[in-house]
Amino acid sequence: MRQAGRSLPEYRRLRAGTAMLDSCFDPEMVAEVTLQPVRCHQVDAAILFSDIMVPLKAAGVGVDIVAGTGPVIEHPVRDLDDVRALPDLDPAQLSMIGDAVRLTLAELGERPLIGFAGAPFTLASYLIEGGPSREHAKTKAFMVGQPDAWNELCARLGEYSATFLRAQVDAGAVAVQLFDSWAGSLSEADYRESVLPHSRAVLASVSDVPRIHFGVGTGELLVAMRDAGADVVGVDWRTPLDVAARRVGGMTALQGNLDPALLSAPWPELARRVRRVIREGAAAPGHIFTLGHGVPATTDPDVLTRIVDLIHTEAPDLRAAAGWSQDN
Ligand code: 1CP
Repeated sequence: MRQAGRSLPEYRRLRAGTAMLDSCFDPEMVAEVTLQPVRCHQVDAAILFSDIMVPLKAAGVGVDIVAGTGPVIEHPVRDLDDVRALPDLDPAQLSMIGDAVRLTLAELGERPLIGFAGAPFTLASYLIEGGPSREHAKTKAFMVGQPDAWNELCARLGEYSATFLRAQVDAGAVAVQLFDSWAGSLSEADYRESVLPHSRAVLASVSDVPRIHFGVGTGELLVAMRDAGADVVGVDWRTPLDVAARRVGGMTALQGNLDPALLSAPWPELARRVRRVIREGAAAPGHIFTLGHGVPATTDPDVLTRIVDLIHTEAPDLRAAAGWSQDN
């Protein structure tokens, strides 16, 4: 989740005057931003500060992250020629990622660092649409109308993401998250036919670490996303975790899923929902508590600290009361 610093004044101070993608290529800044929420909220793991577009930028693709908009592509991909013009990514072009991970681990100690990358469908949606999109209409038209170009594009993007993940894992990230943020716009049949094989290849490339697989609005795709090779399935706030646990057959760990919009609710209401997520998560054999999507930039950071504290003090009892035990 994009939790890092966005709601922290110290993040905004550090980032002032530096473009988003430039900050991702500065190992010292990456380490500092990665560590800020760990120091401030005492979360149990850190997620590397970077972006799903970083490997594309490193390869030389014309991409910028525009404040208030998101990723914008200089030459959107329209056909097979455009796909074939995408440059190779040499792992050496990502050397700053290894440096950033090592700097981060020096302060993080035993606390786990989670790496991440974008899944081929979500990356392809930015390349084809040229920027953020709601309907992903051009992406779907490309997927269905030019299947050979689509498969070549997703294979290429999968290589970028696999190289990005490998750089993070080789430097010391102990788990990874594959973000297929926009896959929820697809039917399960189209997902299985045109997307799953490409995500499977990326997940298989890091089978030496636990793999979390997440998308927004993917309640109907949870089983398919598990089948792509995930050890942990990320769930947004729409599907209760006990329902998600039943859907994936009760044998897969889950991640989720507090509604980020509720972070501005009165504390007693928010706390009630945090407890509910913990109880529902007890239906799965493992549960990583997080939000159902990214932290809104306007969030009061003290609320995040309070939630982490509530989880640390109450989760063991709430999980035990909901029927979970260490022996399960
Ligand atoms: O906690 C962290 O800081 C982790 C770092 C992180 C992650 C995991 C960032 C920094 N981006 C991401 C992943 C990411 N980037 C995803 C997948 C997760 C998700 O679904 O949110 C996606 C879709 C992007 C693309 C992207 N980058 C967007 C979304 C645009 C859209 O289509 O709606 C945006 C707004 C960005 C910019 C960005 N990346 C990260 C941050 C902190 C920001 C905000 C810009 C800034 O702080 O200047």
